[in-house]
Amino acid sequence: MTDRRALITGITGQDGLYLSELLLSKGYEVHGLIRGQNNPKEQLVREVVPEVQLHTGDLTDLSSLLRAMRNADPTEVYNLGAVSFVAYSWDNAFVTTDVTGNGVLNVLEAVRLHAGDDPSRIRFYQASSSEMFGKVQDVPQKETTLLWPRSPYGVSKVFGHYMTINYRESYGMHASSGILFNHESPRRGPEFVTRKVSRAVARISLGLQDTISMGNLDARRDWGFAGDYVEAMWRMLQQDEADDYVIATGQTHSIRDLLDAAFGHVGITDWQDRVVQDPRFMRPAEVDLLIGDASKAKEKLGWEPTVGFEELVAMMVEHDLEVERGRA
Ligand code: NDP
Ligand code: GDR
Repeated sequence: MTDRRALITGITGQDGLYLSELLLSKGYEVHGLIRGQNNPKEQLVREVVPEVQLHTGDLTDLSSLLRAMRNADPTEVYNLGAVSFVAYSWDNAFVTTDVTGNGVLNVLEAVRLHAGDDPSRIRFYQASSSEMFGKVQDVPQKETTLLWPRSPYGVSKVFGHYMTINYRESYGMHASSGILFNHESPRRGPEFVTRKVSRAVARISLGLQDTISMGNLDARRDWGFAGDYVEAMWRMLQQDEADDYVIATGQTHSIRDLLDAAFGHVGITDWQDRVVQDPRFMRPAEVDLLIGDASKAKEKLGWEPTVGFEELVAMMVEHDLEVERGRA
């Protein structure tokens, strides 16, 4: 048995897969929490990272978390599980609060109870989010920027963020929080805007669909590559002291820029009549501008992003072209 054992919640998600690959490459024994009966994504995890040991559990069920903790006996816990789609969180505010907010408290409690006399012996990572900045009070946003969430998802993440800090301060736990800005990849869920666009652009360029329906094209995001961001999570837990870090590229682009880059990649420069504005995709309250200042992570963790915006969009469109050609 190796002495480096990680338990990851949200193992079936985008970040769960990248983090599993990273930790396995570093010689960790990796355990993942998987929820539900006959979870449709279990097969994907078994194919991509067959070495990962899966444990049944749910963030809303403390006893299942305690059981997973006992069976995996981790040295590091990464809490990536969440209801993570912001738009969905208005229609399902209670569930979002329970999973994305209270779920953090449950994991912290399970870690504390399992760790026993020395709560710092299990290192904990919380997946906090730039959505906590919401109606931004600083440009760019950094660790000290006042939080002003704009969605039930953002509010739930703020709860989890402060609870993580509170467990660090109350019990001396090695609990760190990564305030990660949007990060994307070919594994991104199709409901998020980058993947929605990369997939539609691939299909349009292959003649499989005519248009794409979109919401607010003026919002701006700081988009990075998920593979880079899981490296930052790991580095946070290797520090002597637990702390909170902004992880971002420091570049911001609008949804229009995203459409420009994606359509441009397949040689379509005049895309206006391919995009249909659909009020269904507008949000009750929008986060207009995100741009992060990751200088603390650069200085303390030696972390920097390696993939730029154009390269990221090209990677995603290329992936979807391959997938859609396979389907055609
Ligand atoms: P995904 O939406 O891809 O994955 C979410 C994961 O949470 C899935 O594995 C899902 O499992 C799991 N989950 C949902 N509900 C529960 C539950 N009740 N109990 C246990 N697990 C559950 O998210 P990402 O990989 O993109 O993000 C990882 C984390 O980072 C999330 O917490 C997200 O909020 C946060 N974050 C993400 C950013 C990004 O840009 N990607 C930026 C900042 C923060 P299932 O397959 O069963 O649904
Ligand atoms: P976000 O990501 O809400 O930032 O949360 P998403 O990709 O869903 O939206 C980004 C921006 O694009 C605008 N938008 C659209 N979004 C979607 N999904 N679909 C559309 O058709 C569309 N049209 C315009 C949105 O209004 C928004 O401004 C992601 C999630 O991964 C969170 O879990 C994470 O915490 C944050 O990133 C950081």
